[in-house]
Amino acid sequence: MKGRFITFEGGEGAGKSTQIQYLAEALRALGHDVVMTREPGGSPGAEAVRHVLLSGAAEEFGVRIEAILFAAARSDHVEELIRPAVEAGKIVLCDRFMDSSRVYQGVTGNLEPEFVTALERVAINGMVPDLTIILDLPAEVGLARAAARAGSGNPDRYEKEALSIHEKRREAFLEIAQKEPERCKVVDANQPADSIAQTIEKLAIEQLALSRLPDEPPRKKRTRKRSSAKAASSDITAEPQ
Ligand code: Z5A
Repeated sequence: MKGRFITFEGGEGAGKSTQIQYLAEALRALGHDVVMTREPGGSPGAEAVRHVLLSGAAEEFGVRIEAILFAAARSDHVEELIRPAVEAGKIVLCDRFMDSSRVYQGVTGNLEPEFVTALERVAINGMVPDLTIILDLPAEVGLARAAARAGSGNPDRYEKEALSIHEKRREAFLEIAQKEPERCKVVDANQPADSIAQTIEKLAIEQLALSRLPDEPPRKKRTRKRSSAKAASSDITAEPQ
């Protein structure tokens, strides 16, 4: 059975990580095998690039290089983790994906749309999400949440930017949802976390036709016959006789 690929998008502090946890629990309770992941990152190669991007170390080289680095990380993440998991029948929940590049590098980074589209094509290599949840929230509310969580820690490269840029991103996410209404569902994120979670659970189950999986039948215990030579030379489980 093919699995499903669900992405979560939105501004800083919109509640993506929180909602991924809720949905993972709900889907696991239905018997699904769920993988939670994030971008930039999610695979060893991509995690190595994450630090370079979020620390701002690549910022001085320009948005084009940053966009290529995000795409390189995404390509590794898709081929090493996302595609194999979906092909194995798992449900992958990913905190940010291609729409973040469209918005952060494309819209507020002012990169040419053809460049962003070309990078996206190469990076995702056909792995379009089955469903994208866009958590919509006034930028100042999200930034206040992110700041409260961070406490006295330093804001990252993106959290330091002007409020007007964050608002522009909010508009850009909503525009993507308008252009791709089948894939993207906008959820009001300015509500208590558990009511947002209920909305997302319903959306995911309906949109992706997910149902409770039958419990696995208990496995019969096998009594294994092993020849003494085999037993001595190998730890590999013997084939059933
Ligand atoms: N980026 C990019 O430019 N291009 C790309 O292609 C990609 C990414 C993939 C990744 O940062 C950065 O990379 C990102 C864009 C850029 N910019 N930034 N910053 P990150 O992974 O470090 O951060 P993030 O993706 O923005 O996530 P976040 O700030 O951690 O926010 P979140 O996951 O959406 O929110 P949260 O952690 O679930 O919640 C934040 C706080 O609010 C926390 O204390 C919660 O307990 C609280 N919370 C959550 N929900 C609620 C509700 N409903 N009410 C009240 N409080 C709540």
